[in-house]
Amino acid sequence: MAKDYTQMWSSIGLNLKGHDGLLTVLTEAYKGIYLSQKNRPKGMDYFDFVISEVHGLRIEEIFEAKKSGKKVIGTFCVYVPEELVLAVDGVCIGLCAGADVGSDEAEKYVPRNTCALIKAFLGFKLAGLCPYVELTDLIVGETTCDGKKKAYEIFDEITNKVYVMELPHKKGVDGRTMWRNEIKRFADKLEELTGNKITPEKLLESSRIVNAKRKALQRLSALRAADPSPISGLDALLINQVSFYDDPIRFTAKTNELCDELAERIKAGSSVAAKGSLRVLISGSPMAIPNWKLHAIVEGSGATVVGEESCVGERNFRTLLDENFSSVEQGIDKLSERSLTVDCACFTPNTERLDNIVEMTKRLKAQGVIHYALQFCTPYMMEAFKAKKTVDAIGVPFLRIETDYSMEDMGQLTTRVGAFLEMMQTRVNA
Ligand code: BJ8
Repeated sequence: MAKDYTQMWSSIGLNLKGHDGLLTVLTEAYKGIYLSQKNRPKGMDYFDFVISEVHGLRIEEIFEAKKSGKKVIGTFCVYVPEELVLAVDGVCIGLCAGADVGSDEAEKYVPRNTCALIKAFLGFKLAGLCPYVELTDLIVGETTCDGKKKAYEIFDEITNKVYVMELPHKKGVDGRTMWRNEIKRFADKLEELTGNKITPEKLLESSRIVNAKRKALQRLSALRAADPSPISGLDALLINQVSFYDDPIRFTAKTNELCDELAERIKAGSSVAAKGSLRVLISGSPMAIPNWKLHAIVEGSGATVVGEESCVGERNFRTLLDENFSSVEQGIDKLSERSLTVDCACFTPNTERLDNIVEMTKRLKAQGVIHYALQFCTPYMMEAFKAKKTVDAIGVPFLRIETDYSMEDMGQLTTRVGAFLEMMQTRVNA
């Protein structure tokens, strides 16, 4: 029987009734979408367990870490360097939310036409449903899109613990200098918060931990190039989502174990999908946990998602940090250089992203690209225009989707995806 965490949730100040309801819905959705898949890799047992304990064991671990004096840092963006948090012995947790929760409450603070990701992180907090937010000592925002930038002001009024990093929107000399200084300022802030000094040794150690996590995710991504892919897109998406809040060392070990198994599955030709099933790349806005909507539609229609050109995907782990530094100042230079290889649509120009879409389409042998933007996510909605032109130029079918976290458009999306897959099949057969 599952452990009873009521006492812990109550002590954090969660809304117990609403929280029970949330866990019931999440468990049912997980059963229907994930556990109904056939022939999944054995290594997914660990990730199923993590999800079953998403507000249980992991929260208990963080609770214990706090008791031992560690600080918990919540983040929303892959530009915020996890290495620095680990270098001060902090716990780093991604706070982005992927469920339609507390929107009514959130809409008392932000306009209706705000993207679902922002409404969800506000909504989870306002409805008292997110134990992670409650356990944070510092919440780090960043000046990426306008929606987030302004929502952090509101989030700070509600939580009183938001710290904002100023991210430039161009990657020229001035932007690079500014971002490097921001990373230094963040390092100082973390030292002040924790009382721990960042040393070259600590920074190197944490860099190795985060790079090892990136390498494990790169390995997973490379294995998905096989036909058939040894793992469903749904499972790979889940692993990427879990990477933002699991213990990084344990996560890396479990992902590598899974990758060993996937390599064996490739040799045996074993997969959730049939050989020759259509291969789709999804590109665009991040899909925070538990946003499994589009993958569920694509894979429920018989195709396989073979990659995510997204922050919950390759944008997060594509580039490793250069560990060749011997001082903290040099390490900060390297952190700044690495993070500016991330190709977020908040930057202009953002041609690297177009190159990366082409590279991923070819490497993963995707036969179609679905561009996914959350409604009202202006940066990605706008960039869809160039993404389409780029993908058209390499002769690969392209579908543009804008949606939110609600289930209202499931029927319409299923029809559109179905028609797109038929068109892809006709091209493949031609
Ligand atoms: S690096 S993608 S994690 S900013 S979906 S809130 S962009 S309106 S999440 Fe992001 Fe960092 Fe960029 Fe990645 Fe705004 Fe769009 Fe909402 Fe978004």
